[in-house]
Amino acid sequence: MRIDVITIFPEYLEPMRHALLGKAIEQGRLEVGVHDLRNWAEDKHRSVDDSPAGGGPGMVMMPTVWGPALDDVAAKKVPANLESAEAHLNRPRHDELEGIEPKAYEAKEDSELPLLIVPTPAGAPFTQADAQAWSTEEHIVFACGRYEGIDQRVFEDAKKRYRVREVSIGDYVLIGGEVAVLVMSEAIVRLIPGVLGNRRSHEEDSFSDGLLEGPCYTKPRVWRGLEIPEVLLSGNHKLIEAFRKSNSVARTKKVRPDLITRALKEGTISPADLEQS
Ligand code: 6GU
Repeated sequence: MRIDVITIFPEYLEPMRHALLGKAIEQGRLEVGVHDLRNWAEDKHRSVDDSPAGGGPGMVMMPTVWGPALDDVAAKKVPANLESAEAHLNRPRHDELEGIEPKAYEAKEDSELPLLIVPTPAGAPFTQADAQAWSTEEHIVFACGRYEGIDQRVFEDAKKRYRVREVSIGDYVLIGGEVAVLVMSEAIVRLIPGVLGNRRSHEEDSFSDGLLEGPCYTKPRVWRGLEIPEVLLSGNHKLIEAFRKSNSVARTKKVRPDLITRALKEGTISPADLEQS
């Protein structure tokens, strides 16, 4: 996968070189380009914004700068310039040890056009289903707006070269889209086949079955007087599975009742599961 980010704060995207994303770059499963929007500015002050048509507060980002930037990035005329921050040890991971083949999520869309994701609080909510669908994309471009936003004609025009999605990461307002890009990139890249090294760990993620994951424990068996639930040490996989399911349903019921309604409707859980939690 190739990810390009266009922003006026390239240094904000520095975290993409680290941890799992850095590792994906090193493995050759991911290429990342971070591009300063001002490279496409036309005047000597490298302006990217102007006053809003119709008046009002703030500034709007200019189509004359964004248009050429999106053209060049769609055509991959700019290099994937982000290098992994650190050499990661080349030790075998869970799936390699167990002989499990990396397997892709089913791609939803069949298109040659790259995907343009525009982070905005006015967008459709970003979900785990989006992360799964987009984990098989070949080329994703993020367009980070600041100020009041980007001239709407930029996105209308971009439809000729991209599939355009305006997306929000939650019901609150950020200063710009950069942090949202980090959030979405993590959610997407960890699902690229082979990146996480343990497919089961994302098949069992919170949200993958529409429920939240319950609590987890590790050794020692007793810590500060607190014990690991007995059943987890029983070796009885059926009982362990049932225990985890009921915890998962209980937690979801408590903190996200909206997800319970949906899981019942979709048949992920039965009324009996709800009773037992
Ligand atoms: Cl994706 N961008 C911005 N700027 N603010 C947000 C957001 C995105 N999602 C929630 N608030």
